[in-house]
Amino acid sequence: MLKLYWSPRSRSFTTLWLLEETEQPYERVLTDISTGAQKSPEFLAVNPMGKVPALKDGDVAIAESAAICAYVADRYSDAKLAPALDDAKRGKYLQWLFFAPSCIEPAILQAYTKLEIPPMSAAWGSTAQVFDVLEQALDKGPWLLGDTFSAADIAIGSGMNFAIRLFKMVPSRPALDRYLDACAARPAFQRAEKIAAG
Ligand SMILES: N[C@@H](CCC(=O)N[C@@H](CS)C(=O)NCC(=O)O)C(=O)O
Repeated sequence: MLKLYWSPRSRSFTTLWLLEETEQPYERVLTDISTGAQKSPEFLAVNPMGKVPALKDGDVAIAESAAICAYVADRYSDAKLAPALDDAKRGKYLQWLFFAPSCIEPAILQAYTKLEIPPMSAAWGSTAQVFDVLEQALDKGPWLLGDTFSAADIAIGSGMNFAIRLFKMVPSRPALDRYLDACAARPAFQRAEKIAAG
């Protein structure tokens, strides 16, 4: 059975939501980061970074939320969380899935820390640029791929929910509000919220 190593109030939420969307049975292994459990030798054998979330699927150990999204969406394809390899939407799906860790995550941290980096040097450009592009992409909606919900929405929706609604690190915008409402209306999101609250 799948094993998800997770901690409350953390980036684990992305993977809780993901696994709830698949409706696959999975075991949750509480790895409470407030106790230092993420630095135990047992957990470091799963993720040498000592960070949650991490997933074990049999002997396969995977860390990094976006990689877990990509793996699970392809491996458990009945959940229809990823366009098929020959689907025209596959390219944009991958673009948005990678946008989560490469652009959204640093943009949020830049907004929060007020760190100044020249946009030409920053891989994500600037915070404003990242959120402008995301807002434009969600103009039609409801999802990043239009009518098709995907694991990219889980990676990005979870990150934006964390930054805007949970920790108020960045201000919202109308398109992002509509998007986060649509995410929060999903039964799997709501189940994940209950689990994450402990
Ligand atoms: N790049 C990782 C980041 C994971 C991460 O930052 N996890 C934090 C919790 S939100 C953590 O485990 N912190 C504990 C520590 O660093 O000791 C991902 O996206 O999964």
